[in-house]
Amino acid sequence: MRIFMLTGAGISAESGLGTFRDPGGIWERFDPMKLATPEAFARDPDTVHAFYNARRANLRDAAPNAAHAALARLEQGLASMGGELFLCTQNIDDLHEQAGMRHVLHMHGELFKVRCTACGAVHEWRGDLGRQDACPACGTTGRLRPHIVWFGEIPFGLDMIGEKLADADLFVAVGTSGSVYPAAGFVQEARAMGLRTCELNLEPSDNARVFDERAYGPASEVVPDFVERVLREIR
Ligand code: BV8
Repeated sequence: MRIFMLTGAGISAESGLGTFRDPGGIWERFDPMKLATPEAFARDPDTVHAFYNARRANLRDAAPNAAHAALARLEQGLASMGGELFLCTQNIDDLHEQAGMRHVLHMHGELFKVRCTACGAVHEWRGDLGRQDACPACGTTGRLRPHIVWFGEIPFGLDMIGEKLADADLFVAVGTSGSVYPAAGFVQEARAMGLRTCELNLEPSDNARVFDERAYGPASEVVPDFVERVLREIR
């Protein structure tokens, strides 16, 4: 069995990272729709750096939850039986990796990475970033930005995403509101290619009626249940 799994902020909510559209967290002070754009960064880099510095600090204190751990078990279980789990995440946290996931496509980039707009080099970066920082590769100061896909920028890995969708038997969306494209359109592409589709979420998403199967509740409960059911079915 080959599963294409799309995760969103909801899978990391119980790890304390907060989501975009539920109340609470740093979204009260910062509006990602206004801040997560190249124009905002050009206009006011210090405020955008502060937005991501706050999120890096949150992430340094966060730990994966039972949902992340269950998906790592599913990846290994499928691989041991000749199948595959392709995990595409909209999240910029590293909780899938911390939970032992071997392959993760971060289509919207990664919070613990920065990119130099002078030389293009990408570096691991877990602390605060500011205009005074210099690129470790070319030495240029003030040209480092978060290695993150902002609104209006093209997501990473779209070619691989198209190939893996065409290759899969089942499409599963976990913890996403289905409100940002092109990720929100993947379920329609999956249906058009004849895949079964399943939504695992706290509550029905914008796309809910499109899914063949749906299970609602906290990811730390519905995801392990789903994984145990799939692993039982294929054994
Ligand atoms: C693109 C990184 C062209 C940043 C993110 C005008 C100008 C330009 C573009 C557009 C435009 N109008 C529309 C667009 C397209 C735009 C878009 O979709 N806008 C929206 C607002 C309509 N998209 C883009 O700009 C994209 N690029 O279009 O380029 C292109 C594309 C293809 C080919 C050629 C050219 C780039 C979008 C990427 C933006 N970057 N993240 C950062 O993190 O700071 S987006 C960000 O929000 C996330 O990554 C995610 O993708 C998105 C939605 O978030 P979710 O993960 O779904 O989280 P949300 O809070 O919304 O929902 C959480 C869900 O979890 C809820 O359903 C909740 O019920 C559930 N939940 C909560 N708790 C739990 C839970 N579930 C389970 N358990 C729990 N405990």
